[in-house]
Amino acid sequence: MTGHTLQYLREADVVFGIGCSFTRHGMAASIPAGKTLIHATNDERDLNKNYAADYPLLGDARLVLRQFIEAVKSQGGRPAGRENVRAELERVRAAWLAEWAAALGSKEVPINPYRVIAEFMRTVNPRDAIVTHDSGSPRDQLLPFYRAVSPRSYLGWASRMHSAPGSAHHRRQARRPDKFCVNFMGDAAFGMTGLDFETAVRCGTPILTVVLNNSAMAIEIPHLVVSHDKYGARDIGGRYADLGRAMGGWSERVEQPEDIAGAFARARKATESGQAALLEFITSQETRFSNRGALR
Ligand SMILES: Cc1ncc(C[n+]2csc(CCOP(=O)(O)OP(=O)(O)O)c2C)c(N)n1
Repeated sequence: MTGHTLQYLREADVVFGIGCSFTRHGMAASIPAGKTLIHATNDERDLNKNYAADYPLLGDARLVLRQFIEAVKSQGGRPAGRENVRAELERVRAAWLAEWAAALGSKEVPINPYRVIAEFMRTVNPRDAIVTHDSGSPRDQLLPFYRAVSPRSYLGWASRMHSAPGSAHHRRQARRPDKFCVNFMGDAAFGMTGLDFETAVRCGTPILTVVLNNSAMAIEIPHLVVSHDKYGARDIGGRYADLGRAMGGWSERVEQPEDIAGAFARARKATESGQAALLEFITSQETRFSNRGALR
């Protein structure tokens, strides 16, 4: 999670969840004890499921929020001190981003995956994009840093490897043909469902698949220890851009950090001309994550 999420979850008196499930899960941030919890959801099964809500609200998020706004207005409008909250949030966010500046701007070869994410955000306006990801390190690297600014433009937190190309495909085809639909995945994730890329080619669905190829299952480094020592269980390999081309799509393999932005621009052009595109970035086995598991 982001630095400001961690700080505010720790310090807040009140936590207001809107349209969320408040599921207690090993991969999700836990809500620390002692908070006043307001839980608004349209699914009654989630109310009081894992956390006892002080104020459970069953309703559509838009309607609930409208009523909240009316209630605040009827009590005299904006609460005092709101500007201070915004400034404080910006300050905490900037301090957190400063801790990650070296990774996000890294000139390392093999490319640091955080640099790929930073360049993507620099080149693509999030209003034009729908972004999704597979499980594995790309999920945990993208999740804290990608800033979605419009509804349904980020399909996050898949915990199964196999979802990303299919999700991007469906988004592009069925829902938002005007959007740049992009899925991020690792090389092992590609090993599971990479051939879905051929579905996109065959159906004429111009998505972009981004493969962060670190020749390993890096997220398994702490887990697959014995099997890796004995049998090299975490190692994998392949030339995924070549595979993308063999399946009939547009593709490029990128090895230098200074080529990332140009590659994203060319891939986007390819999708705009109707081609499914695949970008393979040769990346390092980065194992640092932002506040992962900080509130288990
Ligand atoms: C269907 C399925 N099988 C296994 C897992 C467990 N798992 C999560 S991530 C991962 C490896 C991911 O490796 P890769 O895609 O190369 O990404 P990396 O962490 O190396 O960047 C595995 C085996 C899972 N989440 N889903």
